[in-house]
Amino acid sequence: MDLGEGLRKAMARLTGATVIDARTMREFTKELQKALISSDVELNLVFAFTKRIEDAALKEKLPRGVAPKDYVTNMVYEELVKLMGGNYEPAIRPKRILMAGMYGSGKTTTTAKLAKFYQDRGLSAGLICCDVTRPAAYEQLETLARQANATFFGIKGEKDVAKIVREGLAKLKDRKVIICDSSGRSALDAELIRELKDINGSLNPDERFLVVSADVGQIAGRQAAEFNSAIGISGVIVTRMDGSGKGGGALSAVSAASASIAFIGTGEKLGSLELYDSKKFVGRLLGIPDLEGLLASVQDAVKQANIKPEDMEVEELNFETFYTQLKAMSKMGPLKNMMSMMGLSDLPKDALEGSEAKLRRYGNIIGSMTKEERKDERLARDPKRVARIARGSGMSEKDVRELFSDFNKMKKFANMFKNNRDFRKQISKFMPGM
Ligand SMILES: Nc1nc2c(ncn2[C@@H]2O[C@H](COP(=O)(O)OP(=O)(O)OP(=O)(O)O)[C@@H](O)[C@H]2O)c(=O)[nH]1
Ligand SMILES: [Mg+2]
Repeated sequence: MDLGEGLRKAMARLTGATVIDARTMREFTKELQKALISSDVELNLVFAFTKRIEDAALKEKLPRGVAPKDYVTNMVYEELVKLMGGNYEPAIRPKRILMAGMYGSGKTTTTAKLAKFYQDRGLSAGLICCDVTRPAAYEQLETLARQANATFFGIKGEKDVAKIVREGLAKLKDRKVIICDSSGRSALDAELIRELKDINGSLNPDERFLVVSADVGQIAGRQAAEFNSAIGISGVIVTRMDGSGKGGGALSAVSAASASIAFIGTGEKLGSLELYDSKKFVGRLLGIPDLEGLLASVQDAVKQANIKPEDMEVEELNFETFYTQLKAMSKMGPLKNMMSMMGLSDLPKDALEGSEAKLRRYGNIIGSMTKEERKDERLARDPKRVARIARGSGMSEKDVRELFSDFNKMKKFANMFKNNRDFRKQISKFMPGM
């Protein structure tokens, strides 16, 4: 069973679940661990990975309108991205690249694809053939270089890779991007490792790419670890993503090499190279074609859930809570626009007009009310009390009456908010973080 299959099997445990409870999550987690472990993902990593998902799923409340399966998928996605990296964006500048990988993984083809990639972006490419093992490796890269419009260098019959690199670098010194192809083997032997180290030493590359075919399974992990300890892998290129392989081995490879995915090969042609796109790749791994759509809707729901409309409901509006709310609202610039967009221009938008100064005035006025007056509007409206409050706060009676008027607008608004779910939903969208 490859990793993708295992992940899908684990996800299937959540199909039809209506709640996320400890039991569901334990079953899911077990299945997820099985999948990861059988793909040679390192044990500590597996447990840390699944624990984060389990904890988060149990701690956080399932947002309204989201299926548990989708919610957990979102979490699995985020953890996978932490592991494999977010979208890859290579710097478009001169660099040297070393290609390494097992026999037949797609190194030579990808070398030419990368040449085309950088040439298309205005950087000339020079390719060095350091595959001194495979018959006709020289001719293969030479042909591909021509197709990619790149300059080729190789020394036929030469076995000393360090020498090839040295001479190649001298010959290709005006090329901006130098890419060095290397031999593949069916097993990593001492000779291949020595060869790679020799190339690495002479080339001093900026990138050391490990090329992994999407159809290799868990063995990719072990191989990646060995390549990594030999030369230090800086990024993984997954080839044959157009085929039947789902790229499960890639996860083992990136985790074993502690590197992110950089490119994806999607065909034999030189143009069939894509920058790694986490949503696309993980979607494929999980067998969800429209992962992007799913994530967007879950993340939307999560965002809305964090706003907690009930936080915005006013339990009991009195002058104290009114002041607190005004203070909160004055910090939200967009609120005004939102209000007028919703045709509520005469509601608290007015209450926010000249908000700084007004807020200070209102603070003073409310400060000179008695406790009872703050809780009871009718009491405070008593003309005698109004006069006293005004005197005590150093404001005019007109200011006090203005406060009452704004207070009533807020009250209307609060009621509307309470009684109208659609409105609440709409407003929640505009007020993230409230
Ligand atoms: N469908 C598909 N085929 C690919 C892709 N990348 C490479 N191939 C094919 O895989 C085969 C092997 O590719 P090579 O580039 O020669 O692989 P290599 O790693 O250089 O092989 P060795 O030098 O023998 O170790 C070729 O037939 C390629 O056309 C890909 O992304 N998709
Ligand atoms: Mg090759």
